[in-house]
Amino acid sequence: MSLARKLASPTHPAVEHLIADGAHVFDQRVDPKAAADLLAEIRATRHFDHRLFLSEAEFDADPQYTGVNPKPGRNLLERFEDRLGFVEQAPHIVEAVSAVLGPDYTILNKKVVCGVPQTSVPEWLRKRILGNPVNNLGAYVRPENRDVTYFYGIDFHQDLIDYKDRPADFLTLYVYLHPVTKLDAPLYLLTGTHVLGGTLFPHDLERSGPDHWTYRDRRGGQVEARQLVLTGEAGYAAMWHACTLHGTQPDAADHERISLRYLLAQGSGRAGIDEVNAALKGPLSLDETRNDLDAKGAAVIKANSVNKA
Ligand SMILES: O=C(O)CCC(=O)C(=O)O
Repeated sequence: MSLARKLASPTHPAVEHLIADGAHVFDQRVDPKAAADLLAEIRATRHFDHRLFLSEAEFDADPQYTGVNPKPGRNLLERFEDRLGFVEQAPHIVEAVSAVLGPDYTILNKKVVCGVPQTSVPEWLRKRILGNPVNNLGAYVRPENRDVTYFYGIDFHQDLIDYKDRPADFLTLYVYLHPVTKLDAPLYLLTGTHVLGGTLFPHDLERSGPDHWTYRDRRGGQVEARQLVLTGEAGYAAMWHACTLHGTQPDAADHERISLRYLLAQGSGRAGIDEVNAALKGPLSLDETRNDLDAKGAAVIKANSVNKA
């Protein structure tokens, strides 16, 4: 089939939504029973409370800000590899992801993400991290617990932030393993923000209405973005472009929010993502993605937009 014919063939709704909004929320959930079963097994691996953390003295003796996320050999999902078919082989997920990234798409990264509730974060730590834009708590959790990523909120960011010099040829797929309400640190997503391409974190955002933000790229471009709060039942799934701004507020519930986060990368051929990226008005990759950290990885900028949402 010629390229022209191929592009003229009906576009999968996931591709259309990614072009228009930078995100696609699946109408159909993944199997909620399989999600609940996996959740029970994840919860059984540890106490998701203050026992996750180092003491202040232990932390101060040797602060480690980098290398504290899951990695090969220290990733809880490696233990549950045979339980992930309800996501990875769900026909509607495979079909949509294949339309966007090509049938030979790859899994770049997958992990469990935990939104830690306020009641579980030790007082000394809450004081230290107050107002930080990125509260990934990996630095403060005991080394044996670093097979999961723990957040106490993260300001609006692009997932390109972790991939300096890599083009935005990947998507994030998020799956909720239990019902997530407004109180369970749901993802806040700013639709249409992918259009400006890669921009430096922290981003230039100004609230323009109850559910709207003005987003500027500091290169003269700007968009009005609608805020979408991703709440849903167990098995809820959504995916977004690597340049789509999203973030979370600290978990206000008294229990943790546990989700699966996948990064899925384009396969070898042309696919829907090329159409999405052709419509962007900004760069597809960045040589610097953030300027909020010092050389050791500690936060030097105290600012946060998503907490004002
Ligand atoms: O789960 C969270 O609290 C934040 C996750 C997020 O934004 C991310 O993983 O990029």
